[in-house]
Amino acid sequence: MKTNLLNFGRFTGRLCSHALISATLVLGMSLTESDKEETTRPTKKEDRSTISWDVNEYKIKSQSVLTMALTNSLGTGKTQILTGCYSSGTISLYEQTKKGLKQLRSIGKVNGSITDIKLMSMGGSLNKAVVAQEEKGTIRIYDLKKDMPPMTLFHGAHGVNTVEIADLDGDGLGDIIPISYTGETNIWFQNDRHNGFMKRNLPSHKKKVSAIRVVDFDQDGDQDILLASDHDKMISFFSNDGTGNFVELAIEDGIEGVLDMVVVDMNLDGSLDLAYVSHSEKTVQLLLNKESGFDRKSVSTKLRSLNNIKVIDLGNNGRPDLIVSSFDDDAIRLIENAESGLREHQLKASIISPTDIAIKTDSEIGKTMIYVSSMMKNRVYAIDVEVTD
Ligand SMILES: [Ca+2]
Ligand SMILES: [Ca+2]
Ligand SMILES: [Ca+2]
Repeated sequence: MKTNLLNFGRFTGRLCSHALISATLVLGMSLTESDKEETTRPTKKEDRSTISWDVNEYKIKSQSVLTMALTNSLGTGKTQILTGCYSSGTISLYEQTKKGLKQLRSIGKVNGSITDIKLMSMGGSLNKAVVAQEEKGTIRIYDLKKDMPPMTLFHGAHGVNTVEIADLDGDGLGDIIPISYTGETNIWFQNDRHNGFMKRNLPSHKKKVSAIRVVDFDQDGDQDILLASDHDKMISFFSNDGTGNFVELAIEDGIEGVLDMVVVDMNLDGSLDLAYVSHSEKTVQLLLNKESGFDRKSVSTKLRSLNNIKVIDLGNNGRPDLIVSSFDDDAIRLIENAESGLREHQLKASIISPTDIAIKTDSEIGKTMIYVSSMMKNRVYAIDVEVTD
């Protein structure tokens, strides 16, 4: 049993989806390999690209950062990092400088625990931070440029563990879609164009929702919702009719503890695929979207459990790769989507208790930076990745 998990429990006594992470304590470490499992493997020498990492560990003032977002909305030409702290409820804005991360300002403080931060544009640039709070299902919208009281939205009596921002009704304005693990996930907030939001219903009331992704999954021009529910043990696809009304379809069952999902065309056949990770599995599950349904692939990572998955394009070659993190193993891994198959790359440095991953790609100079927040230390890791063929 790892000490950091015990400490983590202090922060996460009631923390929605993240409480799921601690459940891995009781799981065995071995994995029964299924027939379908594709183990990442070394391949022919000529196909092997070299990936090198340069890890910078930046000390920050904020403790127990559970969530972060990247922005450059302040127009300084530098990357800014917005952090949300679980234990203190503080939201801070840092800027990357040559010396490290410099705190620009404190954006606000909620009376409770922050579970998620997303950026939203209202009237131009990505100038608002949408902050989810565990207690009382509160969502607050802060202005990043002006020091003013936040706008507050109430989801309901229960905690919000994640918010997504997407235009669900096709009016060009960002709407807010919260999920709740402790309560029901049954509404979204429609942006009314006048700095207000109206509650709209989802067609079904999901319980124990641990992950969400909003994306045009069926590629018909409107934003659809994917939800993973521990109660139903199912990932559901809510197909949008274009106006913010939805029809629900189950696309994956038998799931539990899904903590993150991404939608990306992994096999480059034009249809969007789904990849997800869960606290109870050390495998990345890939659902390849076919006309007749989904082809499933499991990719072993040699980690005990996984809590984050993000898309990254290593070497900017147009083939999407994946990056995953493991809170239990103090680790991140890259899963390279090479032409010969999926290949795992291990970063030797420890990333202590990774909680969130944000990626910045500068395609002009072919440079990718990975930022990883940490729960246990007042740290943000900045990882410079270089790929050579
Ligand atoms: Ca809208
Ligand atoms: Ca759609
Ligand atoms: Ca595909």
